[in-house]
Amino acid sequence: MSDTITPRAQNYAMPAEWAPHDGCWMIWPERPDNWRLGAKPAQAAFAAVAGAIARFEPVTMLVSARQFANARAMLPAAVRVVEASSNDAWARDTGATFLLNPAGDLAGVDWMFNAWGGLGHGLYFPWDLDDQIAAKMLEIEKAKRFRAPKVLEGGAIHVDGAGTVLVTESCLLDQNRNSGATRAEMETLLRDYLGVEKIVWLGAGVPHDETGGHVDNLACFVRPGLVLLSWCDDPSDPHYQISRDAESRLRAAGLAVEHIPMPTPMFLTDAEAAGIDHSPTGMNRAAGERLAASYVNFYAANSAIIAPCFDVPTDSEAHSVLQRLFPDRQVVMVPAREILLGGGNIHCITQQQPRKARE
Ligand code: KQY
Repeated sequence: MSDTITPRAQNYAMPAEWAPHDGCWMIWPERPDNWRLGAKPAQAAFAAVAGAIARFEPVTMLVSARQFANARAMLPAAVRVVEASSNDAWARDTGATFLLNPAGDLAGVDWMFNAWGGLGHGLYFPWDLDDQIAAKMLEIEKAKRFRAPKVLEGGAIHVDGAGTVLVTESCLLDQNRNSGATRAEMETLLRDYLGVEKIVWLGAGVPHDETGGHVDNLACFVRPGLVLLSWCDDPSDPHYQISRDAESRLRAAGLAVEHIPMPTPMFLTDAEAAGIDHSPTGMNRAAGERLAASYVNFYAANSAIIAPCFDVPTDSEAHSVLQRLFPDRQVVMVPAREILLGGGNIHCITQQQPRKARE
């Protein structure tokens, strides 16, 4: 039986990302054991993403006290800069998952966060400041907060706004996130906190995804009934089997599937690896590691798709696929290798706030 304090019990649900937004949240990157060269190249990339989104909707950047003046100087004037402490810069995962009820009231889920796997295989320690980000966003917005009883990240879910959610087994059944959690318990969590009815389980995420396989790097809804899947035609690549397995599960769930090519394989260079600080409590990245790149990791802003590009041959086909599937939106590609080097992409560093009813 569902708890009366859950979003579902109070008629809240997560809208699709393509529904109208009041704005977008981001977090400024600064930790030098994840972002090379003291995070300067990543800051430039985040500023470019924020600037691209700000052409279509308001953007708020959460920034540490130490970086406030620098972020303010690097960001376009249209971007609102608000001080908030964090451990890293993944607004999709540490930010609130916003909800609306039928009256258009705004609320949000504050998931428990343990850096994608806690002390087992999490990416850094501590993560206490990241775990407070969602509550701070909801406080700023004066929105009702539902603290979830389990670990989950926004990158681990994609909803169609019509009752269906996509997830991967590799993340949702990860025992380092939720020890002892069963499939049935995770389904109850999704129903209660996202207001969905149907859960479509994919298997693994894209190869080398350090979150354990977030769905937001593998597949997303284009509209209810249609999913866009990162696709690989090279049988020698591990993504070949992963993308086929995902497609058969999606079709078995009654969904239509469109493909977008996986980006040309990319690897961490010697020079890039040399620019990352070593740390006993953070990511230790080695030259030659494959980067978990995907064009599916885009942000659907009001009237636009803000998508990553990498200066590789697949970029132009990816642009065409996105423009064909979202004919009413302007597809804007932003160079995103520096974001990819930190382990994610544009969808991972953004969080939409759906448009609420005006008071
Ligand atoms: O996939 C995402 N939503 C976030 C990626 C986080 C990577 C941490 N280094």
